[in-house]
Amino acid sequence: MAIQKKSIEEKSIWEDAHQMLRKAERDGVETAWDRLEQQTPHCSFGEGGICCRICTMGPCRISKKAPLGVCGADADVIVARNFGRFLAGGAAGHSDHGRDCIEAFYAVAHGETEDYQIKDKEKMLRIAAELGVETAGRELLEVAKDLAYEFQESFGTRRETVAFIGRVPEKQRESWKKLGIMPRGVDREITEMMHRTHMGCDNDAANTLLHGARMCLGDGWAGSMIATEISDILFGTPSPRKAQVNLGVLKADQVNLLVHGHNPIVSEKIMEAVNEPEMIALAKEKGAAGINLAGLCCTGNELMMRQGIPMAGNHLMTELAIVTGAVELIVVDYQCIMPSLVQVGNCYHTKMITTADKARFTGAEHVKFAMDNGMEQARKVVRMAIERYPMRNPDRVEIPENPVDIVTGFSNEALLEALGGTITPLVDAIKAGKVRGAVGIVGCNNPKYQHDYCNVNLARELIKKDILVIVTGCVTTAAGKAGLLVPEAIEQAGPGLKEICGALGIPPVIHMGSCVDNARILQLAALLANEIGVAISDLPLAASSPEWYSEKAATIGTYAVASGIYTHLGHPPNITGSPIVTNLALGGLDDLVGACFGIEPDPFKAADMIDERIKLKRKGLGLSE
Ligand code: XCC
Ligand code: SF4
Repeated sequence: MAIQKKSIEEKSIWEDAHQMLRKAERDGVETAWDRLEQQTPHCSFGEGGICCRICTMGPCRISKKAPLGVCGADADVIVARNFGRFLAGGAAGHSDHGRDCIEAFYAVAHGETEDYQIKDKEKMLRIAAELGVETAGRELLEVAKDLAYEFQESFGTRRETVAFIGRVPEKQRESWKKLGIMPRGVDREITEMMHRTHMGCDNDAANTLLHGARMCLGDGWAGSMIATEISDILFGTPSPRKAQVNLGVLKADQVNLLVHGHNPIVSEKIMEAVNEPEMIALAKEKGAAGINLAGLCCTGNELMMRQGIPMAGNHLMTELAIVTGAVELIVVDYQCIMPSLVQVGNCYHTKMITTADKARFTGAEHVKFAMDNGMEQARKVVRMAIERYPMRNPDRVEIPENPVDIVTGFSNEALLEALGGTITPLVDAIKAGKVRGAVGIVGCNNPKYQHDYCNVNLARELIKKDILVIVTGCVTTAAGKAGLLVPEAIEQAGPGLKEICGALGIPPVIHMGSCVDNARILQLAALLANEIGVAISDLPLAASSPEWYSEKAATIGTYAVASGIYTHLGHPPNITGSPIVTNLALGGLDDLVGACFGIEPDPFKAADMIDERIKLKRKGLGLSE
């Protein structure tokens, strides 16, 4: 395959990206798009998933000439094992983030920190009651201690099921039991996947894949869901608020500090420190008009949902944000942080700070955040950012203009409130065909696509078809930049959706949070199913990750499918070397869990595919079009 050099316009649909890509070229800065060119064409064994490096009798790669590895494993087994481990990486990422949230909550409950508090007491008590913790007449912190214990138990080996399984509709749960895919413990299923995929264990591709489903369900209904619920308890349950997106949120006359990663435990403290009068005074002393805090990727989503801080950009904008030359400091926790940010920062005056021992970057400075020093460390980081402001070279600064307005903050609690307190009006709208269905568009950017082309066009096409769209993760910024996250966007929606969203005063594309917050979408699906009295797989719902790249996205897709939600992906994971795994993913799972994956790179065709599915499900429920 000839290596095609893409023009700047072909790399992204956004003007702020074009402007910075041009500047990167002038400044001699390499980006992910350049490195993709260097890596293309990709190894076809890797792409098909038929390269095995699981033991040192290999590595083995499967071809016509050599259809079996040294041990006798065939393409199906090798693909299933590789994909199982891929999913394990994603489940581990979300769920270990969940564990960090539990540890923060535990520290609060046990009085081990003064830096974090229980902000949403009502939600904490509600969740405690839901999980069977006694609340009546008890001190708040006593309840919190028991609740922390409950959460911890979801990760271990002593329980038969994980934390929020009670939310899953009965019918769905029964099918999981029958299939043997009821998740028992978050860590247990991940460890078992590593065990099963050791040489000489699970050598039945379908069996490995079913365990993958179980492991991902543990992530969705526990690891991720716990992360979301605790984040709400500690930092507040999101409610609708205004914010802005794109690189135009950076300020020429202020200290620009970016938070990047996933866990609000770090970024919430940074935000508090930024707002302290001493810090603002110090910034002024250094010649800045103030301190501007903006987000990237999911930690940006977390802070935007709860605090309304602006979002500078999604995954592929992270390097380009630094190319503005106006970023003093970028502070990260973990996940989706390109190691290249250190090098890009070195081309300017941008300092990179890491905060988690499990995610250190050579060349970055480490300021370790712990439960008992969050505030102190946050102040240290903010001071470092301010100190760098005088080092900014104004001649190398170029900030794109015109940030776009959005409305964010749609937790399920907020959505229910907008609906008047119950889910019934949404169910009625679905039954009446005004809202024909709902689709969660989630996930990432990937330089193999024109940046955000699929994310934006799929959302636009679906709302035209009267399908409510929910976004999380990096799709949020795409939808926001396209002007879809404001109530006025109903003008782009079909007549039914326009009527309903117009009456409720909500946008036709609603922002539900970060990647772990896909658990909110699961919960919403369960609420709908329980209200109608059917399984999730009976509902006119779908999920999509058009431009996905990460292990986590594959895990999300898998728990969506296993939960009964048909899931579209722009491109397949590296499984195409196995007919068994591919056929199961693209169809076979439908008979088992009531949903499967669909692959389509073109967002317009994908919208039709999803629409077909929604028609089918509406028909199944006896609903007219
Ligand atoms: Fe990462 Fe969550 Fe993907 Fe964005 S969307 S590139 S996983 S930051 Ni989850
Ligand atoms: Fe080769 Fe089997 Fe070892 Fe994989 S596990 S590297 S297929 S011998």
